Amino acid sequence: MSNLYTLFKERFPKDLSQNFIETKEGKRYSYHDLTLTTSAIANTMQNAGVKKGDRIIFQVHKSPEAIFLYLACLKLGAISVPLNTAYTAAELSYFLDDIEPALVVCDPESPILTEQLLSKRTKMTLLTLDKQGKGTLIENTIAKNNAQVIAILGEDEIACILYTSGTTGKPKGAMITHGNLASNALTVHQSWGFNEEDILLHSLPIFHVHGLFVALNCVLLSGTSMIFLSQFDVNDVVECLPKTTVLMGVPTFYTRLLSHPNFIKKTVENMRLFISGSAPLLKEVSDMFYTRTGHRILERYGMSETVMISSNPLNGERLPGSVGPALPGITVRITTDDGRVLGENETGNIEVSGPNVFKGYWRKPDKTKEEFTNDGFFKTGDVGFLNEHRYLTIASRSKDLIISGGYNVYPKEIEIIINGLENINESAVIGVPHPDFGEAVLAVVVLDEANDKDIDESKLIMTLKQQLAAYKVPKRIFQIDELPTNVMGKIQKNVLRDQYQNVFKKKIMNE
Ligand code: MCA
Ligand code: AMP
Repeated sequence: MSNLYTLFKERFPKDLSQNFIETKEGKRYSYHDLTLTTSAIANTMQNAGVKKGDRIIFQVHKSPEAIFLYLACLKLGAISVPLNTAYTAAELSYFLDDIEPALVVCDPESPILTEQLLSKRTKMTLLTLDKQGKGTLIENTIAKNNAQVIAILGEDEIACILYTSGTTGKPKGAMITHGNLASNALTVHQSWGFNEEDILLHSLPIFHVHGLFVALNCVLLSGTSMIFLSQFDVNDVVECLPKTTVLMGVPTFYTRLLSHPNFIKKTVENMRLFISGSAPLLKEVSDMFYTRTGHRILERYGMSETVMISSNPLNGERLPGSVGPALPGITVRITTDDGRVLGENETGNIEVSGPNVFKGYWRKPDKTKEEFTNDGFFKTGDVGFLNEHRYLTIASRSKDLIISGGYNVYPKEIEIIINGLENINESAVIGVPHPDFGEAVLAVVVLDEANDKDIDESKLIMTLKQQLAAYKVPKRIFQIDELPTNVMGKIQKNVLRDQYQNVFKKKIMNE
């Protein structure tokens, strides 16, 4: 039983006419619909030449059909490569080259369909899927009732490749196996007490671990249903909460809910659990939420490379600011830079091992080796400590990473682009506190010596938007004569952060 789809299938409700998905508009998809459409899409894919082990890129808006596409990939043993819909042509070009997909499914408005990308890749097989779940992927479905054979796979076979970036600025594809996903799905499903009475409110994007695996896996393993919103809109969420029992979100969801006038105790009468992850949840937010609703948000910690690592308990103390103990079967340890394992309450590098840890980076064996210790632990790049009850607290990050509204932004990737622009000598990209996104991306630039003009900030932002997904583009760009450096010549980003966080705060307060 190593194909994740088989695990899901075993847990489908006996009565397949039961709801799997309900949209805000009231459209319903039963488990029977799931089975039929997934088979039909799998047929279409096979017809397009897709075989086990092939990579399928999808850059599509959130729709039930996009979920069926992912399930069809599992069924065939093809590898899903979901991509953020915000990616620009420049970003997509890298992924297409790196993955060499057998099939690309994209929105009819995706930059993948621009001349610039297509002219170099004339042999690429393309199908479309739009916001309404229509397109050639669906129109071409043949033999809707043709039962599909579920590919027989080993646990170690890749189910999905998720791109994460890194210090070099080039994204790396994390290879996540059927075994990783199955073990993690069973663990969180049990730890969070999911059952057939639950209805999940799904308002996360489906191109990341959080929305695609954590949320979906819990629903499928319970054979239950979800209200499926195309994106997080706080009004829609407040309207739907009374019909659901569990919400999973990034901290921005919770700060936005707390600012909504209709988000009151009555709204959450039916709710059993609120879960937060992907970014730090401020203790003040957790406490305000508790005071308003009587619910203590359950914080958990994960990564693309590891799926879920730790979680506060369902029953027992949920410690605000902590991400709880390691999940069953997973080991978390804290080490020094030279590999010594630290004791209770000592801060150091967070390392993890267990069946949840990924197989490695796609076509990057050296990078993979670097990220593991000699005894097989994965180096998360996060820094923290374990308390006397083995609850983990993430204190900081050793990797240069900004998390904005739950999206990861790697400064190096942006600095490379800014430094390549005309008249710019060098730059530093930093994260500063932001009331909505948790952290906001800022850039500080030094112009070429020969240049005596000031930067045109809005023009620079527009230029960056052509190359980078909008959430990565700095919210503000400041000009400086010289970047502060230490004796080794390394840019002191902490100095810049101290200097610019107040400037930024004043600027957004005045806007
Ligand atoms: C949108 N914008 C952002 C962000 N999102 N800017 C910075 N950070 C963001 N996160 C920009 C847009 O580019 C646009 O800019 C403007 O804000 C408004 O866009 P809009 O789409 O209206 O934004 P929104 O709908 O309000 O989205 C905010 C959001 C969304 C709901 C917080 O970002 C979101 O759904 N985040 C969840 C991400 C997530 O699922 N992460 C899980 C990763 P402009 O106006 O300039 O065009 S998985 C993970 O981390 C691990 C494994 C884990 O532990 O789960
Ligand atoms: P990614 O794998 O790219 O989605 O990002 C994973 C990173 O998100 C982790 O390495 C952490 O830095 C961060 N992260 C995830 N969950 C939490 C959390 N609950 N609190 C703080 N940071 C988190």
